[in-house]
Amino acid sequence: MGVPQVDAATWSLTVEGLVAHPLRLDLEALHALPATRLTAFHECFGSPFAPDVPVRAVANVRWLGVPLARLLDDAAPHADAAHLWFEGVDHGTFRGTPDVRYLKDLPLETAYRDVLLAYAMNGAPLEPVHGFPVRAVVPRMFGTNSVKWLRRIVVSDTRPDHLFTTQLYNRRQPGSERPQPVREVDVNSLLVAPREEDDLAAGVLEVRGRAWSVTEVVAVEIAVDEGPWETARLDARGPEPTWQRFTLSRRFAPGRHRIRCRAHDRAGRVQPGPGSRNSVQEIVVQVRA
Ligand SMILES: Nc1nc2c(c(=O)[nH]1)N[C@H]1C(S)=C(S)[C@@H](COP(=O)(O)O)O[C@H]1N2
Ligand SMILES: [Mo]
Repeated sequence: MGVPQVDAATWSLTVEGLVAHPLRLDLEALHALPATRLTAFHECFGSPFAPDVPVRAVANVRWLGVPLARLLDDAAPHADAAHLWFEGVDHGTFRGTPDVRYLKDLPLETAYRDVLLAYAMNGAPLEPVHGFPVRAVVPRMFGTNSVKWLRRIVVSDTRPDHLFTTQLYNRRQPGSERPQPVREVDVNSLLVAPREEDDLAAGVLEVRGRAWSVTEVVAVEIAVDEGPWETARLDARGPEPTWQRFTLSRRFAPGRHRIRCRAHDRAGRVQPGPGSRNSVQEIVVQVRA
């Protein structure tokens, strides 16, 4: 629905609904609260109309902001509160549906534990396109949950029935009967170098990439042509939900070569073959004599 131009001087964030103390904070009040840093991968789910198409639009981002827990402590949710609704400033027509506002929800305990209200990104104030002046950041979940241009948080005992909560951005996971909202990311990886259709000199080449999942990635394997899966060197994740670098140095003979990578996570999940949004990635390169 486009990038809203938010005036920081008049912007405010409210916390309302099932709370003992409704809050309204302006930017100055938010900046005055104790801030926390968070480094986390940030991955787009892709089009909700094509939930099985691989996108691999991912970054690793350093955020600065206020833990939502601090505001919830002040607001004091009622005992029957179970869900938080996050509402953005942006609204308009979305793919033919008029009067849509950007809205997502999370279980209260997840939001309490994880959500950061970020006002800076990679050491600079949040840019308009990334949610100025304040956005939610939900680590380990698809980007769609990290509501930009945040203006209202509603504490509720129900989930909101809305285009972006119960209609789009839902999918059936293997083993589950009903579609569930897209939240925790899948295990996934992508090749950074070489790139599709690169023209390379024969010899020892370094294959490099990034892997990420809701839990730590514990192994990445690389296969060249019809060869076996070879174990790549993989960085540990550390305490924060960041992506992990992997590398593999190996000899490439002249010719056209197919390179694939696949990640395994601590939960025992592995990237599947074609047909899923986290399918094993495959590129083709040309190696010269
Ligand atoms: N208010 C609002 N928040 C939003 C969106 C949006 O359209 N409006 N898009 C979501 C989606 S689908 C993604 S992938 C991320 C993208 O965040 P970025 O632009 O900082 O990469 O923002 C999410 N938050
Ligand atoms: Mo997205």
